[in-house]
Amino acid sequence: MAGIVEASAQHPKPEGALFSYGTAGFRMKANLLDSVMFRVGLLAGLRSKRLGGQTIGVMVTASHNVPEDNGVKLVDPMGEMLEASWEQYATLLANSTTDEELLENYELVFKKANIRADVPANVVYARDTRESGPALVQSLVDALNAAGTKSQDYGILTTPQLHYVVRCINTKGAYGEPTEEGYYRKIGDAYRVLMKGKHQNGPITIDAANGVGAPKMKKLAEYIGKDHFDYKIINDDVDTPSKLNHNCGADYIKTQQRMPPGTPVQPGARYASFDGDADRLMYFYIDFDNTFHMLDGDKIATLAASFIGDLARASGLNGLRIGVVQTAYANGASTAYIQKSLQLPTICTPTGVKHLHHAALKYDCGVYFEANGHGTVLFSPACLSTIASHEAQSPAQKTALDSLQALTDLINQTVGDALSDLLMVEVILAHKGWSPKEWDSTYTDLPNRLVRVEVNDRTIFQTTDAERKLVSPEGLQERIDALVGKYKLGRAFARASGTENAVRVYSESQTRGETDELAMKVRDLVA
Ligand code: 16G
Ligand code: ZN
Repeated sequence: MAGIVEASAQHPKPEGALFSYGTAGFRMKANLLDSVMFRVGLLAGLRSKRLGGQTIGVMVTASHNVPEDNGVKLVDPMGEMLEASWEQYATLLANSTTDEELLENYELVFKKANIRADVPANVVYARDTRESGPALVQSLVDALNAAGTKSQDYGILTTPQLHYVVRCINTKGAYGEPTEEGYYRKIGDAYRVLMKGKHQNGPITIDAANGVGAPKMKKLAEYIGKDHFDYKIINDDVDTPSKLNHNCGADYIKTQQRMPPGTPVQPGARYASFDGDADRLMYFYIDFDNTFHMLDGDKIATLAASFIGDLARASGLNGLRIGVVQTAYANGASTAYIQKSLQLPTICTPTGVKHLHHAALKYDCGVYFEANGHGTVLFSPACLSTIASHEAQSPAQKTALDSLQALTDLINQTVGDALSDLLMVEVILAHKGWSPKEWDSTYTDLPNRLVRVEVNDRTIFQTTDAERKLVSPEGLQERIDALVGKYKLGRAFARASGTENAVRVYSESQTRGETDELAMKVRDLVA
């Protein structure tokens, strides 16, 4: 234990800084993160001990944030986000003011979480391509060494690749081989099975946000082979740190709703954007009249749910409970399409992957996506064994069943994964023979507007009903409701951001003009 105090002295906490482990872990300017990284190293060891020595993952990334930021989050044994009840321990350790107080709090977590010191601890870690990454990883390693935690460095990976590796290790290979190559093999082989006799409709152009998704997508594509996967990559400059997420990437597409500048325009062709750690995916295309169309997380979710339903029916697997999990940001038209056209149930959860992931576990096959492009599909263990043991009654059923089986391997079931999701979309479009326009025409998004409102104290904005209704400040929700009632197909909500000191207002209605007006009026109520 003395070693911990000594090692911590090399990683002092910046005076006055207040840290909190939120929906995205710890995330901020990289130059403030040194002490946080050290303490996360301690926490990862504790978490592993608590879980009988299972391997815990640590991912160093700030996703779609600006290049100067960085962040860190823990990955639980099955590849999920850190269990919510442990976020308080992360915050406790991060905010300890002195090395001695840190040691006291470290011992407090031992007691509170019922941890046995003699259990060995195992941790694996990786980082994205940010310039600040190597030094921050070193702080992490200092803590792992000081606490006697066994660890393994996976170098540079996408966030979902690290989640995959963690699950592989803890399932002793049942989920796949715990290496980067194992990841390409599992996903690439499944893709080839699904594309047998099918063809992409021209190449897909991928905007990799100048991040880790670029080199990793190239490796995956190389594994699959040119004959099976036709693609072009743009914004793949990982050697110029300032370009990361700058005027490109999935978040740019979602918030700006236009092509990244400099993108070669080819009307009718498919485009996709990753974010900085390749766990978000957006599709888009340019119409022949030169208009930009975005195919977001909602469109990906509906595409996946409809395809899985088709395959299940064609395999003779009746009674598979498929459901779609969304957040309040899902376009109302997508929810109506899922319920009315696809005849599938939906659940709305608060923002943040952990909430969606958890809800998706309620179905045999739970499709979850945030509108921002983060999502995946979860197949329950019972569903997987039903698929594995089902006997096809005809060659057509056999083909569909093989496809369904391969789909469960193609999809990264630990967390949303831009690479795996992209291949899934390519497969579905090839099977359906759809152009992006045909995909887009399944339903028409209601006009929507997202506004960020600066407030003094966002904590007073408390919500219920999956963030769709405010319970505080008192009376505010009633005033929002009164406004919304004046707009045809109107919907609006205000919620405190989980990642910055602001309130977000979302509105949608029948027309662009009314939607903007509604957003501005709600903003005025909030501000
Ligand atoms: C985090 C979440 C993301 C969510 C976003 C909302 C994870 C891994 N990430 O980035 O899912 O959409 O926060 O941000 O859960 P906001 O609370 O600032 O609107
Ligand atoms: Zn991300």
